[in-house]
Amino acid sequence: MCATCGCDHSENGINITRVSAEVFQPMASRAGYLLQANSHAHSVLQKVVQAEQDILARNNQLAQHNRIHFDAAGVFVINLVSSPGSGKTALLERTLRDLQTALPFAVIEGDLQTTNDANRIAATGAPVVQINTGKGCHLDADMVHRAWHELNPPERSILFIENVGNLVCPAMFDLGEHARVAIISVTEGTDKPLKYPDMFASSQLCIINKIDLLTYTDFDVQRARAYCRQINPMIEFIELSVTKGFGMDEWYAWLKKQPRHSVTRDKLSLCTN
Ligand SMILES: Nc1nc2c(ncn2[C@@H]2O[C@H](COP(=O)(O)OP(=O)(O)O)[C@@H](O)[C@H]2O)c(=O)[nH]1
Ligand SMILES: [Mg+2]
Repeated sequence: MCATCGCDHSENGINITRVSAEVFQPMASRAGYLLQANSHAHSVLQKVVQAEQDILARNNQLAQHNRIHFDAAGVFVINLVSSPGSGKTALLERTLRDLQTALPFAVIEGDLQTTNDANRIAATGAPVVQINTGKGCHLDADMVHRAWHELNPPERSILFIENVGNLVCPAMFDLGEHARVAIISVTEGTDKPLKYPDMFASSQLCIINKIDLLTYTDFDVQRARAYCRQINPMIEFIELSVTKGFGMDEWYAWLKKQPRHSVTRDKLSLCTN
């Protein structure tokens, strides 16, 4: 899938191998072949790990640069992550409609294709920029930097970044955000935090959405919370239903308490494009 983080590369160290007794026959030629294959796999793996480290190091530098922009403008930035369909865009639509007279907002939308989500956000009247990643399965700091300059969000606003729907790769890429909010919905299965621990380890808040559907599923809210806390003891939770409106007040209170003041920075480190 992803052209940047390498998750589509067959050489990325993941091999699924059925081992049969035949492999262990003491044949000199077979042993030599295995040794060669293993050392080749090892050197490929080393190169992939190095490339991955380089990409992430470069991304972290850019994320730091983004943070300087955000802080200088007093903009509080939230990176919204989830599987596709958990309700990220729906949550934003309702939040913007309910709160935008009280708080200034801006949105960066991330998707592989289409401007569908940006259209939904634009209909609320909030400023929005869509990033289409093509085949890329996550946003990175460079994309957000470009979108930031395109959007130019109002000072002291809240900037939402809706990441590409994926609980894997977005976990690795710091965008410079102040808070990462992971959404799971009750139709996805209780064990999501255990299956995708990096995402929950790096998030400050976990929203459990579609609570209105709880009676139709076997989702166990207390167990999902316990799995999350096993990975990240500090994570906070809000249970809500975007469509029915349950729990939205708690989400709004969380948003309102986030700091939005300009932090003086060395202006020389800011760029204009
Ligand atoms: N029943 C129910 N459906 C919801 C809720 N929140 C979102 N949805 C639906 O879930 C689907 C996916 O929502 P969307 O916001 O596009 O998900 P995204 O891919 O995470 O942005 C849509 O059909 C929404 O109407 C909720 O609280 N309850
Ligand atoms: Mg969406």
